[in-house]
Order: sequence, then C-alpha cells, then structure tokens
Amino acid sequence: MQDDVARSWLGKYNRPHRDLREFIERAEREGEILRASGADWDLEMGALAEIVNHKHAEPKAILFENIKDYPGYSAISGLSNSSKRLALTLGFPMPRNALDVVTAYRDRMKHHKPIPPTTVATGPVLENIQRGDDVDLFKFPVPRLHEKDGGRYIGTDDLVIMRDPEGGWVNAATYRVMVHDAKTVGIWISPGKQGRQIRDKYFKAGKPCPVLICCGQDPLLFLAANHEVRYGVSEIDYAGGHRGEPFEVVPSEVYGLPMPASAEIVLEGALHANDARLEGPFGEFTGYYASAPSEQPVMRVERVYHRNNPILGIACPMRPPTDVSFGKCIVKAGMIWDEMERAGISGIKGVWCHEAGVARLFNVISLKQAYAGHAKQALLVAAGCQSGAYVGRFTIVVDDDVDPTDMFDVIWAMSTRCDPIEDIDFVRKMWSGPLDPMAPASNQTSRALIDACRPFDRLKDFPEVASAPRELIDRVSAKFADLVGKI
Ligand SMILES: Cc1cc2nc3c(=O)[nH]c(=O)nc-3n(C[C@H](O)[C@H](O)[C@H](O)COP(=O)(O)O)c2cc1C
Ligand SMILES: [Mn+2]
Repeated sequence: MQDDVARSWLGKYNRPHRDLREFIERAEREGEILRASGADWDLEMGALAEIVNHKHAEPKAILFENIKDYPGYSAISGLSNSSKRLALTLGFPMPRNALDVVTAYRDRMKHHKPIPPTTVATGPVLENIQRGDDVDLFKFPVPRLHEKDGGRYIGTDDLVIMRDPEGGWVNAATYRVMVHDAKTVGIWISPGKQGRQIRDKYFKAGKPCPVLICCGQDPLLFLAANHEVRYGVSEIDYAGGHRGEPFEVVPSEVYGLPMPASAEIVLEGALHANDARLEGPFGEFTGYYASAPSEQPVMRVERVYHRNNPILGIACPMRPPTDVSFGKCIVKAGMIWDEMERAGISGIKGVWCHEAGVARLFNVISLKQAYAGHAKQALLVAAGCQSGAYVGRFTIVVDDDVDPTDMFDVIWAMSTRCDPIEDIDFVRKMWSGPLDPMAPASNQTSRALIDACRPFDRLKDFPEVASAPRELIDRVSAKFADLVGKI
C-alpha cells in the first residue's frame, strides 16, 4: 500500500520536502516567493497580504523578514496559493493550469490511503521550550491583521490538535486563535466542526479538553487541516497519505498529544468549559467582520515549543481573493469531485469552486449527462457531501462542453440552458455558521441547486451551438496568421 502511494509523489523532486523550510527553498527556486523586509506586525503584514493577493490570479507567497520589533523572526503567508506551489506541496508534476491540479488531486484520491505518523523522541520543535512562568506569546511576531480585529491572532495558518475522547483518533484542524495576553489564547470553532464536537465531548463529561496549537508547519499539513476531511480520519494521517510516507511526531510534555517534529511553534494547554473570554471580531474569509465578539473558551498556555528562528505561519482572510482562496478552489474542487465519484456519480468532467464565492459559495460541476435525473443527483451530492456542505449557497451543473472554471461560459450556460422555475431547486436549513453574513441565529441557510444543463429529454433536438468547428478555426487561423498575430 505504502509503495503505491510513495510512487505517486510525481513532483519535480523525487522525495517530499522535509519540512516548511525546505519547502520555502523549493518554492523560492521556482520564483514563487516574495521577501518583504521591515513590515510592522500591526496591520502592515495584513495590508501587504491584501495588496499581493488582490493583484494577480496566481499570487506569490510572502516571506516576512525583519518584522518590526522582532529581528530574527519571520512569518510566511500564502504557501499553497498557486497551482505551482500546490503541485510542489502535494508532489504533482508542474501543472499548465489550475484544472490540471484538480484532476491530479482527484486521481490521487483513487488510491490515497491515510498513513499514520511515526512517533519519535525528539525533533527540531524541541529546540526551545517555555514552561509555566516563562511562557510569553509576545515573543513571536503575532500580527494584528485587520483594523477592526479584536486582537492579535497567533493562529491562522495553524493546526489545532485534539484527541477524540471516544475514538482516540486525533483531529488537526485550522481554527483561528486570538492572543488574550502573554499566556492566554482563545479559539473560535464554528458549530458542527469536528474540533467543536470533540471539545464538547470533554465539556459534557466535565473534563478539560487538552489542545496543541501548531503555528507554522509543512504546508501539506495545513492543507489537510483546513479542508473537510471525513470524521474519524486524522488530518495528520491524511496528509501522510499524500506525502507517501509518515510524518514524524513528538509527544507533548503535558498531555502527550502528537506535535509535528519539525513544526516551527507549538502551544500546549487545555480548554475548560467555564473559563471563557470575549473573542473576535476578526476579518473573515467571506469578506466581512462577520460575527460579533462572543464568549469562547480560553487556553492557559502551559508550554511553548519552538525551533530556533521560528517562522510563524499566517493566513489573512479578508475580502477575497485571500492568501488561501486560490489554493482552496483547487483542493476543494478535487475533494468534491472525489466524493461525488465515491457516491457513484458517473460522467463528471470537471469541478470548480469559484474564488469569488471563496471556494465554498459558488461551485460548478461539469457533467456528461447519461440519464434523466443525472444532473439533479450530481447537484444534491455536490451540495451535501462533507467537503461541499459547510457555508454553501449556489451549486451549478453544466454540460461537458462548458468549462466550469470559466465564469463567462458558466453564465452563458445558466442564461441559455436553464429555465429558472423548472431548473432551480431550493434546499432549506443546510449547515452554515456565523461567518456567513446571511446566516440567521440557527446557523442554517438554504441552497440553490441550479441545473444549467440542456434538458435531458431535449438533448437530441436542443439548438446546436453556433460556433465554428475546430478544424475550420485552425485552417482559417493558419491562412490569416498575420492578422491573427495582431489580435
Ligand atoms: C485560514 C483559515 C482559517 C480558518 N479558521 C477557522 C475558524 O476560526 N473556525 C472554524 O471553525 N473554521 C475555520 N476554518 C475552516 C476549517 O479549517 C475547516 O472547515 C476544516 O475542515 C475544519 O476541520 P474539521 O473538519 O476537522 O473540523 C479556517 C480555514 C482557513 C483556511
Ligand atoms: Mn477533522
């Protein structure tokens, strides 16, 4: 099993990167990293992330160096936010475009098997340890990302690691972490998330919930942590399956939770049901300061582990595009495609989660219809599967002659192959959360399922598309090569 997966590491390099640092070296060799020296942790890092990510469709990552007040410390934003860097992260051949990576992800998932980590006694993460009174979170260049944020956020590009008290498996998910003071943080977890389900099991049993917060790690771990991996599967194992070999983990001192051995910074502590403080607001991925401050459990930090000259991972949600949104479009599309095929749907030719919908709210499936009802079945599964369900809005199915990544094509199909009253269905009370500005207090919102395929019973006599055949285009292009060159 492991051999099969290992051979699937088809990247430019014949082995996975060792850690975040080697990944940065590789990405820099591809010209994918911008170095920014002298930014202020107070708002400037966030503003620079906005400037860079709003400029190009495939933005570069930013390595912040010599951060104000923090000589010797650095931070990195946007590591997997381009097709090239995602291919490097996952070990895929260099892609021509985003859909190449989506397809590679879907293909990988056909034989992907989670690989549990190997426990080792030590690793670079133990180079420095703060215990008890020594704990000082302000030792790190923790940014205030947006003007109206409720505080400085140390956890954005992070793994929040917890052990399920029933199954014993380890969840590792990205949840935002605000610094309250030098020794205390607050974690915001949306209702329904797996870490929230686990946390609440401890609280219900009247027990504290042990937690590790890893802030800076291999981007492959971050990728697994911020996507909806199925319940019961550890994101560390899931990422190991992509890597083709196990990650190494070191048991933490206090609670024995697994921390990635080459992590940059890890905080350890526990959440208590009756120990909460106001958390937020925070500029969020939907593009708004979406939820008002609320009482959230705090973690009294008992240990901080960090490498020498640690690199803090940062992600800056904001009005999209953000420093994770492009990469998310690709991975989410690959995951939805895979889940749809696992659910038995045939004929899927492409999936794309549009960045303007922040890879969640406007998702398109391209389908070769084979039977009446095929398109509706595809819509229901795409909107309801684990990776497609949270904070959704519009799911659209188009025929296989429509490029799902091309908004012009998609709107043309919606405009010409969809009769709104017949072809748009609504599903009420789906999974949403406080970050959706339209969500009511129940955190449930509706979905529009839009069938923009030609009606199946009219496939044979539906008007033909008025577009010159490929051969004619090629022949005329060759004949008028001078003119075509000037277009
Ligand atoms: C940069 C970033 C920040 C995120 N912050 C949060 C957060 O604060 N709370 C939350 O519930 N989900 C957050 N998410 C989404 C979760 O990481 C995602 O839904 C993930 O699947 C949760 O893991 P789980 O399925 O194990 O609960 C964030 C995602 C990203 C990319
Ligand atoms: Mn999970």
